[in-house]
Amino acid sequence: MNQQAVEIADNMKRILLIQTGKGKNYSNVEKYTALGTLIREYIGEKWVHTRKKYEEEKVKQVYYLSMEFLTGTFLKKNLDYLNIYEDTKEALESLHMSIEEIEQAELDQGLGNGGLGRLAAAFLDSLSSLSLPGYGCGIRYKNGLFKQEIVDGYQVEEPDNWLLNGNIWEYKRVDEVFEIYFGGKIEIYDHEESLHFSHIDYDVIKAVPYDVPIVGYRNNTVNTLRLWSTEENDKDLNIGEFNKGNYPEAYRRKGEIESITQFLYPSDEFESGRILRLKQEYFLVSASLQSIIAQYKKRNFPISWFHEYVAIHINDTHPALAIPELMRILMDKEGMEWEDAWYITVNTMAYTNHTIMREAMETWDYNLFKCLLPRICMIVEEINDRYTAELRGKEIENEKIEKMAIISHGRVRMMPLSIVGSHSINGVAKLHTEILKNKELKDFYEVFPNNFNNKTNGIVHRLWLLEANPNLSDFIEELIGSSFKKEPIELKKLLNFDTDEFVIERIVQIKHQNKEKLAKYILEETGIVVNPYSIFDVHIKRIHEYKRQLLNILHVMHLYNKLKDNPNLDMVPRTFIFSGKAATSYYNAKQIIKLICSVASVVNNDLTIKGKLKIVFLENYGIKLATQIIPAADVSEQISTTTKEASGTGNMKFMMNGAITIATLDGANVEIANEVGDNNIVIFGLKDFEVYDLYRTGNYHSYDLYHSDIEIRRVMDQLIDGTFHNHYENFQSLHDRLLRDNDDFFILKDFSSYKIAHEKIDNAYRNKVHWGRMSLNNIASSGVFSSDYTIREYAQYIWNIKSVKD
Ligand code: NBG
Repeated sequence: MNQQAVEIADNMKRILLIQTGKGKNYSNVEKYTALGTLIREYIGEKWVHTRKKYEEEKVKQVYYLSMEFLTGTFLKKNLDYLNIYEDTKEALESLHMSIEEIEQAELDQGLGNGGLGRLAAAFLDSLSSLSLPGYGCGIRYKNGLFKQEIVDGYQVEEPDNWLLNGNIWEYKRVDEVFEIYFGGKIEIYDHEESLHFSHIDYDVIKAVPYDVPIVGYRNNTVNTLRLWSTEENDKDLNIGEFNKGNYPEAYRRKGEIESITQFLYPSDEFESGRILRLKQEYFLVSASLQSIIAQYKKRNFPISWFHEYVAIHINDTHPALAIPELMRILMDKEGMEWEDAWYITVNTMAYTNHTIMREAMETWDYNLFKCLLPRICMIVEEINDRYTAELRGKEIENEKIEKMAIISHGRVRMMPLSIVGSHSINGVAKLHTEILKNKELKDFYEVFPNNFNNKTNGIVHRLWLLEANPNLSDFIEELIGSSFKKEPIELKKLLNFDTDEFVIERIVQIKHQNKEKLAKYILEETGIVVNPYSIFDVHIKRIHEYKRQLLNILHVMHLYNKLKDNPNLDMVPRTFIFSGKAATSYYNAKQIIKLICSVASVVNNDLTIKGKLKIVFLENYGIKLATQIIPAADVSEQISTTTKEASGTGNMKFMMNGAITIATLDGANVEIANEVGDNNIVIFGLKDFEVYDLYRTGNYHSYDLYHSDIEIRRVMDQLIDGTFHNHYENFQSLHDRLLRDNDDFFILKDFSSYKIAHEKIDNAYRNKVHWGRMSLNNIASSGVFSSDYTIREYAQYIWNIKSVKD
């Protein structure tokens, strides 16, 4: 062992003894906690160094405000990024401990629903890895996204108790607590010829920060993710009621305070009217802004330079109240005039839109908003008054102004607020940004044309390639050297091996090994035997009607019908793998899970089809599971209704691992297709303009397809005729969505072109070399989708921040 490994082993022994007082028989959790403690020392040094650098070089900093950060696990990543993984492994072995077992003791920090939260975590990773001065600001939910169990084919939700064993990666900062004000009244008074606002009778909630270090990849940068939590104290106990023995009343306030950071709303979409969600959002925003201002003031720059040294990013509209909150602080605390404060605010704020789904647009009831946030409401009203006056000045007609207003029809709308209060508004893929500019936000684009821009999403290649698929990554290194680890665009060099059959053969082999591993996992988890020589066709993401898991499973039912009609059908065996959570209150999404499971139990147990078709639903989808599934995928299902998926990022992860994408030309699929070329992707379905045409003309009647296409009719009938269910649990609601409600996600409309796309996949897979070459092309073209490149663009064009030489 080298010196470092010896030190690690000694420290590990010492810390274990201090923390447990046992001397032997340590549990994995104890070992994990000790190892984390040990790593904190390495992190601490770099963290101090980073702060000092930022101070000395007087750099501009960005604060990324997000209600979600899906960071996953830290142990392996931190060891790897600090470049001490191998030494640690060796040190632990010398103590007869297995690093893999210790890794299993870490619980996911799952503070996000899906793509939006994962993107925020990816951005933090890239900021640190590029030595860019960036902070995350979020909420430390005591319960992250629920744990999903599948019971009799139904999704059952369990609380996610990720803090059960404590959290070794967080640092509580008791000296940086801020007060958040809810409710009360605003008194206005005249003083020295100007109006002053005084907030009285409010309710104070304390915000306590927990800092999580974000380690950069093999550099000296450690940035900070600051997660806010409420904290109640003895004063929040109603002692009068307590003494009377009325415990529920005595503890009521404590419960109310706790609830603000108790749980993450389990939906990608806005939950209309939820006052607790509004409280959460303001809690995040007010705590973050107060802390940002406090940090800024320590730097001794005049407040009028604020936007020159601070950029604030609003991740979707959830933290949009950062705009009026900054106005409030600049005016009420710093004594600025409206115009100056507004100039600084707009030049500080930037906003990313992540969806065009109407249900996701946040609006609040005006009266509720005003009651909870009286001063913020006044400011929003004034922003709205000035802005609508400006629109009138441009001679925009009233009807349009009404549509664009921040307050209208008794609602306060977060989207117009975000647009008006920011200097940059970006979409997350080229198509999505075009749709924003020319369709969904057209009116705004016409008024603020220079503010709109595109920043295509990205993924952390360090996680999805280097960590998740070590065999592939090692092989790539053998071929093209290690520079792709820092500059993933260099993966392009793999194209030099396009005709090298040895290389292609090896890529196919590595995929096969990954499939065998996954097959083993599937067997352990579900008891289902799958054939690693079959095509692993994977559809994993949140369950949603627009993501069209229903199209996939209907097509599987169709394949099953074909096999029943002709058991000797010549088809490459297929394993369809699904995973994903449905929002707790989303009935149809839950029915889709049930349908997948019901079809699986019929098909998997039907011996007559000779194992040509298998269906697996893996429960509790999350980052950990995704890193196991994606390296083993042959086919990546990215089949959303065109125009609906803003970007998608799963699509990029599969591509980087050599899966072939079957896709609609939606979101970032369009850019993936451009990078990889038509021959290395299978495209099907309606184009964006066709979708818009059909919506506009109303020229689509799903019943016509039902009547004219026997294959469609057959699977539709099977939803309700007992083929895949008993009579208590038919799939009438899904049937209704497709026929009675006219199939607004065009599932039946795209069915036949999807079927043909799958036939192409079947054909292509038969030729191993051909398939392997497609796979190699996908890996080689995936480098541009690293979030490092995305973040460089944000840094240069939106935030105007620069890397620090470390
Ligand atoms: C999601 C989109 C995805 C996109 C991610 C990250 C929300 C509200 N939106 O298509 O659905 O990839 O955001 O931008 O979660």
